[in-house]
Amino acid sequence: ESGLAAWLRYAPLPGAEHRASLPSHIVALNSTTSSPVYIAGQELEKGIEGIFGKQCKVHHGHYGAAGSVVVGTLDEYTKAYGNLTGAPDLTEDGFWLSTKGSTVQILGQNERGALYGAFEYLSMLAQGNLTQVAYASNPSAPIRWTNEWNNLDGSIERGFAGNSIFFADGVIVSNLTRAAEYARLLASIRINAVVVNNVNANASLLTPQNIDGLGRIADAMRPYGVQVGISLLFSSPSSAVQGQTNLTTFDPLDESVIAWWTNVTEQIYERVPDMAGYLVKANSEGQPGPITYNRTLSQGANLFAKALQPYGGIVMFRAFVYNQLNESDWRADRANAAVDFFQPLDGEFDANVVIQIKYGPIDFQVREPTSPLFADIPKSNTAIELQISPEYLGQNCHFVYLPPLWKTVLDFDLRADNTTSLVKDIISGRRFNRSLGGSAGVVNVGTNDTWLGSHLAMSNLYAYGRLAWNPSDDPTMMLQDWVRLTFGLDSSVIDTITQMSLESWPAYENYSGNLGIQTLIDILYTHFGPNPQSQDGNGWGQWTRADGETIGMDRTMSNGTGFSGQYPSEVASMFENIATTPDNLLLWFHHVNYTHVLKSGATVIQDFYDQHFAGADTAQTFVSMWESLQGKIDEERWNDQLFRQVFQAGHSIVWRDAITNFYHNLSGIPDEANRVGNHPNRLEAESMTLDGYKLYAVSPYEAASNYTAIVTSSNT
Ligand code: BDP
Repeated sequence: ESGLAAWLRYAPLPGAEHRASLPSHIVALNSTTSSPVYIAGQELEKGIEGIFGKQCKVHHGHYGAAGSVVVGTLDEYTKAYGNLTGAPDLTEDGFWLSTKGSTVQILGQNERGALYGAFEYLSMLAQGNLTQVAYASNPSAPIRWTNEWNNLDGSIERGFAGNSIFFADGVIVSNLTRAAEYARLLASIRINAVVVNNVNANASLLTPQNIDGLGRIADAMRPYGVQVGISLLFSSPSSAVQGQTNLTTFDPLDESVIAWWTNVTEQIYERVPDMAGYLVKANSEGQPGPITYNRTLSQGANLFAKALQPYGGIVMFRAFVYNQLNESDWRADRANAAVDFFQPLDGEFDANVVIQIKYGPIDFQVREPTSPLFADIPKSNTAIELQISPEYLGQNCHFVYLPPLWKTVLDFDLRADNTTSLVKDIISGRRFNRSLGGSAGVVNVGTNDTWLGSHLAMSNLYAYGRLAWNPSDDPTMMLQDWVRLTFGLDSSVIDTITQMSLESWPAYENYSGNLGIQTLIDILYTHFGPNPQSQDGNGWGQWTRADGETIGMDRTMSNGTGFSGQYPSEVASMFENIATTPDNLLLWFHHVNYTHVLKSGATVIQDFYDQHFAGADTAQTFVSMWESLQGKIDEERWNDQLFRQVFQAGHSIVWRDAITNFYHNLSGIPDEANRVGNHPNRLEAESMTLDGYKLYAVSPYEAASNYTAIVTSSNT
């Protein structure tokens, strides 16, 4: 298997004896082929045939309900069969699923909900679950989007699975089969919109030809209930977009600019009547924005909000706004930027603006405290931004199951007004009575058959959708559903992948930067591989402030950058004090001696050494765990993943040694267990007789044992 079918394989189930209890007919209460209910009928037909080998014919319109599975909206069902006893309470996109009695009822609040219910039922069947159930399921929040950082030339920023499924050579590709297949996957996890292009946007997305192309993408995804949204370049009006008027300004308060965006928005809605909305990255990392004209970020956001409002569109305005910083300023801290920019503007954003906030205050690091901004703008709609494409977490060459990380944020209690304020209840709108909110996941699927570059990584996409629907879902339960759907019901496969998954984030954290120091990665561009040196001495502000004696960013109010003061008071005082700061965030909030003793009893430096060794040790065990599954899953996917686990095992050692050597050199403090720099059984490649290879001094030097690698002689 190539992986293309992901978790929607409908693989045959052993024990077809269950067949008798299956319905004999499918009734889909819509005969329009592009409707989600029609698609639901087709999926049910395909699924029941694939899983049980049973052919069920799909009927449209009124048909006897007894012995059938009926899928449609609650309204259509009532029209066809009369009132449902105990009618469920459904909110937008919600569904009712009942397998009790002689009819399987799959009824959506709308067509999209009906399709979600069909996938839910098929997921039960595919896992061999034929129990009698009857329940309603409603989403926690209306915004359940993905962001795809696709460039118009077909490349993908921070994508690890090939080229774009949407774009090539500046235009939308003609064959959108993969886009439709992606929409199918997304519908099955209840994602309702996809922003198709990079947040670092290109104005030429707005040419008439590309607007038509967006229409084609929307047409391909609409049958699955997935809407299309786009990222905008703020300066588009003055960017000479072919087919649009060229202005000399992009000032958001200028009448001609307002008219420009109103006109472009109208053109888009003419072609894409259900366009989801705009995503905007402004005044960040070199992008233009309202501040360029001394306007506020809210004035910038509201420019788009007003253009979208007549059509019901939404502006996702990113809180990821920061300036380059000068490290010589002891109080400079990029972590402060989002609250500094947005808190003063709370209450100024239009009703259809949602502030899209990365989970932590910096940037998708292996461990970050929850962004305080969630608590600091109660008069604004908010959504959490998660990264499924693990840019800083091994880029799918390492395996990291992310939901446990995400849960540290979703379940975090920010104690706004000294009251329970879980992030998941803030983004759902419940905590501050907001009407909009939800989740945005940066996915970056590509044309590779694995979608993300690795089979195991798909559990992250699956779980992302589940959490966007229900942030209280349990990471282990979601994972095991995914394993059964993806690899089958063998209990050793389920147990092994569960163990690997649950150990994967702690392992990666341990060998890539523990104690809250953040991922000690090459920060300057690749965001891959160890480079602790690159963390300091640059304008990016992800600093460790390590020297020969001490390490960590002091972010306290009393002595540091003041970041801890951005939290509501109970949380602020927890992080303000070393005694109440958890060890895993110690170096995020405090600057301490390497000899500082942790709550665990170890010193900071010894814990650094110990955990980096422990993390790499765990990564070695993933290889044998995966090997134990040979023959229990198909050869193609087994081999592909084995290759990745072997790579990870080796690279985790590179990480371990790079970081422990670096801090050993810097601090001069020996490892109590005498492991750092001491590898008696290691054979260095450069000490072998080289034939066709030559020595190469690695930069950053920490990234190779003994600072030296070998490369083929022809390699310059
Ligand atoms: C950083 C990525 C960069 C993105 C940026 C963003 O390295 O490619 O453009 O985030 O989220 O982490 O805008």
